Amino acid sequence: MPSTPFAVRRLKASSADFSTHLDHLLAWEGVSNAEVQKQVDKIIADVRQQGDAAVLAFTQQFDQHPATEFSQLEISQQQLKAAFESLPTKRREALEVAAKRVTGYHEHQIQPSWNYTEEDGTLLGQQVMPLDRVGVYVPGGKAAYPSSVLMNVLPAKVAGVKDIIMVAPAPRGELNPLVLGAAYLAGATRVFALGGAQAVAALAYGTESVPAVDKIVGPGNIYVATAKREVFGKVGIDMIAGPSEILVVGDGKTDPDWIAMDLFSQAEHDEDAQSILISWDADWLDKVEQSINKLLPTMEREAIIKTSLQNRGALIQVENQEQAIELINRIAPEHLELSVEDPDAWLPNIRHAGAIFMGRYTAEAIGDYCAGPNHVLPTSGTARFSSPLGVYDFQKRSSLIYCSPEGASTLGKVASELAEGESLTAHARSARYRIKD
Ligand code: HSO
Ligand code: ZN
Repeated sequence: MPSTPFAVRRLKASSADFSTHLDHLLAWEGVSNAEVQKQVDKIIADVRQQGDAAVLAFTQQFDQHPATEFSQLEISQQQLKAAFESLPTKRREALEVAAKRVTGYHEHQIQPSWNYTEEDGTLLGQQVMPLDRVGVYVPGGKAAYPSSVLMNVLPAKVAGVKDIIMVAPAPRGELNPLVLGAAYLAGATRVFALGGAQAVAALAYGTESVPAVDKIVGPGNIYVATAKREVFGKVGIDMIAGPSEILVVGDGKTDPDWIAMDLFSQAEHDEDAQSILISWDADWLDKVEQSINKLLPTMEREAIIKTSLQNRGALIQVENQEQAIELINRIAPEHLELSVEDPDAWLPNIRHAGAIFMGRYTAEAIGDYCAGPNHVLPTSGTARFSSPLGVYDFQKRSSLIYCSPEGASTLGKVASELAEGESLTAHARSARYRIKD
């Protein structure tokens, strides 16, 4: 019996209720759950108090890990190497090409230290240094992505971080060899088979075996995200990642099958992922919808894709390009695909997007794996204020101030005047001592 065609939500930007509809569609419940919060607080407190013993107990309990001693949770460099060497040649080579490209791209992001000298010899500048030690969280289960290992570890490496501690949960003691191989290739310093809030707590506070890090990066489930929020301040964190998103804008001239598959590519990540298509060509939107129906049954992850499209997907018909641009900036998507003739011309008007994929041939999937730019991107509209993960996330800056004797005099007068205005006498005198008369 032929099933009824699957209809993706169709919206018209000109309709009266469009704005409300869109707000609804974009709303994403962030991480805030009192019950999870309570459990996470307890886990963190236990790890802080009991160190390795608590982490091991939680790992046995939550991951059914067979380890009986903490040392069994560390994966040695020999094991990582063996995992890398055991990969099928083509896979290994693809991983190598990806790693090389990601490294090359990120090398362009290195920010040098800088300074300038004023006429009286006063020097001002900024010294850029890598963080000492970072933790990379790699999720297990549905989202165990070797590509994410490269995307998190390599920018840290390029930044010059000496110690990169990777954690990845190993349900029943099993770890994905491609994840381990990627860790080896990217150069993770130490790898532990740990996950959940206990892994985040161990990285943030340190235990007898897990060294405390300065920053924790990488996506994870609600427990991991809640724990990252909780330890923020003790350590730095990258971001709280939401489900994957893609916004495709099409001028109606790209093969509808390509577009349908691009929408699927993010929908297949997660039931909560979001795939949206915008066009001013209504007939072409119909064609993409037909392609979706034709291709959906051929997909291994048909059920996830369908649910995701049903929950949060949409085909949006706009009047013109201007309206499309307005929508892009309102949505501030993680991934924006400009499937149009002249994507360059659009760029100056695009203010908010994590990554912009330009032109018909640029499938978002290429960016996920091997184009070079990072695939860790701001989600849920956070592209309004944040950027892709990069070398800059693993570097920090110190201001440099050198006063020449002349500079100390000139600036000392200004400082002491202002200090007196604040009634801070020690400040004023400290500055004044150095004034030459
Ligand atoms: N699209 C994901 C990254 C990824 N895709 C990993 C495939 N593997 C980030 O939104
Ligand atoms: Zn992806």
